[in-house]
Amino acid sequence: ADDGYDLWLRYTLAPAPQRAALHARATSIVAPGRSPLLASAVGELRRGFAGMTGVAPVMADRPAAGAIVLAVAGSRLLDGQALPLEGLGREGYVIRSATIAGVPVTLIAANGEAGLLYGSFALLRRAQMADWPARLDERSAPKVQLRVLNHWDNLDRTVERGYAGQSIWDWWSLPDWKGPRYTDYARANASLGINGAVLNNVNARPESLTAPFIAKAAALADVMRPWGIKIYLSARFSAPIEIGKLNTADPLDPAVQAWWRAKADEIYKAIPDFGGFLVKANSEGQPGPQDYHRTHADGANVLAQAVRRHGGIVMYRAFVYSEANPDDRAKQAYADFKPLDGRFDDNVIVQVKNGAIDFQPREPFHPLFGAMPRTPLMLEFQITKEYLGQNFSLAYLGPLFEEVLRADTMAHGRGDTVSRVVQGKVDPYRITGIAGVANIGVDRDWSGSTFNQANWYAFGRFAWDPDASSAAIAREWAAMTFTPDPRFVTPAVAMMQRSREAVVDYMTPLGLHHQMATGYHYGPAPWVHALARPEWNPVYYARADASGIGFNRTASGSNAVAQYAPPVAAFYADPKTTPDEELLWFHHLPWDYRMRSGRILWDELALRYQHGVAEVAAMRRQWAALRPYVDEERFAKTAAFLTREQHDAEWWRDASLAYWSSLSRRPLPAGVPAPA
Ligand code: GCW
Repeated sequence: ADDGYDLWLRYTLAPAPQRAALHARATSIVAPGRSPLLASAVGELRRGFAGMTGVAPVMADRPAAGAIVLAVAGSRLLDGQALPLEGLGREGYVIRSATIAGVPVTLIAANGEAGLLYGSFALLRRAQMADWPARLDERSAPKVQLRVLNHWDNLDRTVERGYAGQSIWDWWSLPDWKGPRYTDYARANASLGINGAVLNNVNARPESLTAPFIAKAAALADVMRPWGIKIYLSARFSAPIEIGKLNTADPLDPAVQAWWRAKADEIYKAIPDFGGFLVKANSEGQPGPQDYHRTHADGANVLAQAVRRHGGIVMYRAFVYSEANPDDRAKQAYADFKPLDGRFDDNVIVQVKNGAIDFQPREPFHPLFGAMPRTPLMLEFQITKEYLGQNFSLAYLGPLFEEVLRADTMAHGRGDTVSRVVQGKVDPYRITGIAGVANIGVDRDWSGSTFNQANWYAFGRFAWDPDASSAAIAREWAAMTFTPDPRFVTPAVAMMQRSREAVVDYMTPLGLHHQMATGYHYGPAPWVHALARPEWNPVYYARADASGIGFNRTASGSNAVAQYAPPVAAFYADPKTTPDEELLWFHHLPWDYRMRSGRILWDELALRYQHGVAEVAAMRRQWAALRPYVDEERFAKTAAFLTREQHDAEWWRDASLAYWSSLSRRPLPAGVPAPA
């Protein structure tokens, strides 16, 4: 079907000339053993090649010409093959054209069966992309241990910030009914190397830790396990009171500690390979250790001690802000967590959003990266586009992920990028991880639009390799999801690569942020100023008035810049060295401030909005030209969404400029139409 259900695993029949050649390289599969992981790998290879060639490879005991041979280190099949398996861990793989027992085969080798699963998907990716060289020689291993989706899925099947329909977890029919969609979800994740899923919202209900829900989670764990995916649960800090009948959740209270230990034991009985807990505490009204005058480290450690003898971990979120920190919300996470460096148990990893505010179209990297040498930090991205037009904008987030990962924290010196921090290469971390807030729901296309699927895809690929390139990932996705024909792929990737910058420009150019409508965060609202908490109001972030615009985060303002390593702080402290893209994040500047372009700030700002609108128009033209290569259903949906995006882009430009001009009292520069 062309409804998008198959994601990037479509396995469509290859054109006749390539089909025979492809079949000749996938005549049979040799895979010693019958474990669940191996069965997944073999099943996927058969399904994939059956789809692409029209003939399913047969299962064989010994290699024949054109066989695909799966073997773990030490297997007799590898006799005589010198394979570079050291350093690949349990999940890495080697794929090679080889000669075994005198016949040409394709060898997939690994230290563990998870590696064989990932290697199988890698081979299928090459086949789908029509990128299978005569002498194949690929070696790959994940650079990050925990590659985890965070579902913000509620027990009533609503999804917080979800734009793809209801939750895919049908709690009501679980654990009795495990629908096929769960397996397809697991396949899609495994194809990217995603190895963990937090099932429920970080704004957690206590019921998610009761026996009935543990049984439901266990049923899902059974589906995920053969695909190398572990299950985690979000834990509500006050659960010992709400479902445990204690009168406190104080992490230092022995009864509370005993309650969490018993709860962990109960979960591990049902899910022996349970991954652990994700915790949002003392943030946006959630309970937490500070309610008892304890620290976040105390809060994390009580849960960590409960899961540690089972091998579990705690992912403890640093997304905290409260009215207690009135001068600048951007400073609070660092202020709360930096002093706790080294005080977390060794099975805790602190999960930090990519920026210090909240998943904006663009944010400078979070100042905690590089600042916690004795505490492993896990990077949290948002795959669902809460602040980027939700499902209507085409915005491909690969460039956003890449920009954050490549940002240089300069923690100990040049080159200490966020990517290297997260990999544990800047400071040695005992656990490493990347999390992505999922954009998945029950919509037929899973993600609310065809192009939103690319963000799930890109998240997984970056989690595997944080040094990957967004353009290369877009090429893979476009080739697999539509066609490898370069006449499609090249312009489609060009369109994807400009799509996020277009959103930045038409929503929040030059470092502006949090200008979205209250609550649902869709559409412009820079004028909103009267909400209960100051840091919920867009005016708090733009600080615009007759004299100028922007948030002064230098020493004469909130001094948030001081949270960065000194060279970065110095760079951001001066508007002359701050990139235009981040200018108003750090500086309050007069409307007639002279920009690098030679224009005054007001003119530059107006032209950026206009540029964003023009970019969407250009994307529409690019998409229209791709019609010959795309099925009618997906073509039409994307075209309709781009039309909607253009409308929204104009709305953002017109509404924002109407409001800013009421303060700047300046005319719009040539080329920017007056608001209708
Ligand atoms: O981005 C904000 C969202 C909330 C979310 C919160 C968080 C789950 O608006 O909906 O709550 O962040 O990350 O905890």
